[in-house]
Amino acid sequence: MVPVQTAEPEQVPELVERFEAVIAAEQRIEPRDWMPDAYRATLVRQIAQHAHSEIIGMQPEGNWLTRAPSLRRKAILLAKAQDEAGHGLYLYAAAETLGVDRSELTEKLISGRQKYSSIFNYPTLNFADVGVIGWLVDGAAICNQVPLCRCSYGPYARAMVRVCKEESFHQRQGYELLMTLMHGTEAQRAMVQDAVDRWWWPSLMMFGPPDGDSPNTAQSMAWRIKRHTNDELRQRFVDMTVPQAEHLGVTLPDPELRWNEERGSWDFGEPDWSELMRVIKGDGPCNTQRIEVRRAAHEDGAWVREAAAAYARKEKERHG
Ligand code: FAQ
Repeated sequence: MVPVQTAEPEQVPELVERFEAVIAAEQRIEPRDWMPDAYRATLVRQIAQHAHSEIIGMQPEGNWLTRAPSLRRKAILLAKAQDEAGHGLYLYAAAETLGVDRSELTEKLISGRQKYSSIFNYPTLNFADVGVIGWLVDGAAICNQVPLCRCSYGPYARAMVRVCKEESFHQRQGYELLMTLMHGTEAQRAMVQDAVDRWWWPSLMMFGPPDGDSPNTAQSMAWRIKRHTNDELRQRFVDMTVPQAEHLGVTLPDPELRWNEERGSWDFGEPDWSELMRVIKGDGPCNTQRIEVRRAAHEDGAWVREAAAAYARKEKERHG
């Protein structure tokens, strides 16, 4: 954890000026720099939510680890879940540079005081869901996260570079899995279509509420934490995904989807925003189960944390 850089009241105008100059020059704010409290709080909120999402995000796919249909699929899925654990850890480390503690963030998650992505509150009902999560959920995550590599806060931006490289592998393994199923039997193709039907709208919701209902976007864009609005990224995702769906041979479950020549983009229907709000508030299909599993894992792991702390203490005594 890094000590927070505080300022005397008379220093503040100068510090604000410097902070704003760094942002305007597209340079990075680093942990040692002074920053406004609200900038720090926004970053802690977003990075913690992002870290929690990676950790909770292991659960839907983890459900299929013991039932993967081949050794190859199991090895790929294990590697993917381990990457997600790694992403969570880089992100908690980035949050700690802002003066918060990972254990405090975990407490807030399991007591419902901090959020994680709505998408991980949906169940994985068949193995095609694993492919669709890679294709659509990691695809959406890439659209959202590539611009975060240019975020104004250095540790977050740098963590995103590696995360995005790994997400690209995740997306490709999902697409390859689906392509294999689509070249299989009629029943396998039906499994893929069923999974696409269930995951399409929740994937669009990952980008957050529409811009008009997004209280944080304007300030986060001004601080160059977010580089695009929720709707801009959602549109980018739809434009990227429609041709992939055609190539795969699946139908996206949106009767309003059509190419708009004038805009050079796909028009698409309105997601059910009341569903997003319900899921965010805790009333999605798997919210209770996801938090229970996370809480149990945290409690079961207490002895590991205690042992590591005891070892660190002894090492310190031994070597001064
Ligand atoms: N779910 O004003 P905005 C992944 C909340 S990682 C839940 O628009 P903001 C990898 C929002 O926090 C997926 N809550 O907020 C993977 C805010 O609440 P608050 C996670 C949501 O921050 C793949 C309120 O609604 N990615 O998938 C959601 O400007 C496969 C108002 O919203 C990130 O976290 C939602 N969908 O924009 C792992 C990326 N949407 O805090 C395993 C970083 C909004 O004011 C398997 N985060 N809310 O009480 C971001 O880019 C932004 O935080 C947004 C939301 C775009 C998510």
